[in-house]
Amino acid sequence: MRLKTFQAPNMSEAMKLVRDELGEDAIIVSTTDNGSNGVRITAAVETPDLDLDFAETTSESNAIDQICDALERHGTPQTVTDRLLNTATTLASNDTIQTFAGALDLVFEFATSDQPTDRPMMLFGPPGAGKTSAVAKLAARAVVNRTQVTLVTTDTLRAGAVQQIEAYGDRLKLPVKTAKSPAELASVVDSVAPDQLVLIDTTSVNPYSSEDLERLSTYADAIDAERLLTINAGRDALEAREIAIAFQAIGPRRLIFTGMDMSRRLGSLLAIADASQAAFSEMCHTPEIVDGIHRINPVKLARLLLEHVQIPTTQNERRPDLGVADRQATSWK
Ligand SMILES: Nc1nc2c(ncn2[C@@H]2O[C@H](COP(=O)(O)OP(=O)(O)OP(=O)(O)O)[C@@H](O)[C@H]2O)c(=O)[nH]1
Ligand SMILES: [Mg+2]
Repeated sequence: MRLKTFQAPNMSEAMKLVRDELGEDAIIVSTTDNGSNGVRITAAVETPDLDLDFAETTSESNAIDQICDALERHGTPQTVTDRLLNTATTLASNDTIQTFAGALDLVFEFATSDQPTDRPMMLFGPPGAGKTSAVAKLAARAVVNRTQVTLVTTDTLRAGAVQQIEAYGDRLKLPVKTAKSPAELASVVDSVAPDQLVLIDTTSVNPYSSEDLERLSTYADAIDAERLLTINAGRDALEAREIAIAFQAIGPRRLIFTGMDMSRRLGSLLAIADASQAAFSEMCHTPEIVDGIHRINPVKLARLLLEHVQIPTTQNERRPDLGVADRQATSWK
């Protein structure tokens, strides 16, 4: 059997999509009425080359329903949900995590190599996104792995920014260099021994300010760096998408998500990955520097998205421990 999920504003339009794509012999496996978000139908059709019985198809459909519920709960943009569900239905598994992880892996890119030491890593993003802390967290991880690190900051504008990274440098016993211009950045990077990992912190950027973006571009273009968009989780998914589109001007290759411990809705992560075309790379779940950053992989992301997080609709429904137990139970590693 071949399984496919269809989304439409109403039942008759959804049925038309089923008939158009799968033909008159299609069997409806499940239907979900999502109110103002329309109707979702999962349908199956016999295919000679796929030997699945109806019971298997139904449990596959349960997996698809769970994935769909999770994506809705996280406020995932509809286009991203559709792509993930349609990919998930092609994987034909009744293991929800496996199906979800497989779909995430096919739809998005995930950074696979360890952090490269052959080129500097430049972290950038909106104000307060956790860039400087993420630089320190990457440095702490590299130190544990016995990699030599030099910290560089181009954030010579914000009061206290240089002192902040110097404090991290002192704690980790790492040299900190400042670069007040793109030319200075190029010469600082050139002066570091080739076997050292260079981690570069930058001034925050208002993604809707062309002046800010151009300024960051001049720094990014001065060196051959791995560009990492660093952004806090928990934003509205549509706003996050706009931010990712604005940051495309800088050409991010990888994504670091911070504040995972403070966020219940993770649709923005998917929206950003979709809009930026950059690879999921790291996530941070604590302000702590040591052991504060971990690689994202498809299975970990699927587990996070599937975690049962009840979202209160009124103050009265709020439980004192709401969400906390879920998040504490999460394995970030
Ligand atoms: N709970 C939590 N706090 C975090 C996380 N990452 C960063 N923070 C905190 O968020 C605040 C801002 O972090 P910074 O690293 O200074 O952010 P930034 O992007 O460098 O800020 P600007 O340079 O001012 O734009 C600090 O208080 C951090 O300790 C995280 O993953 N979880
Ligand atoms: Mg900073």
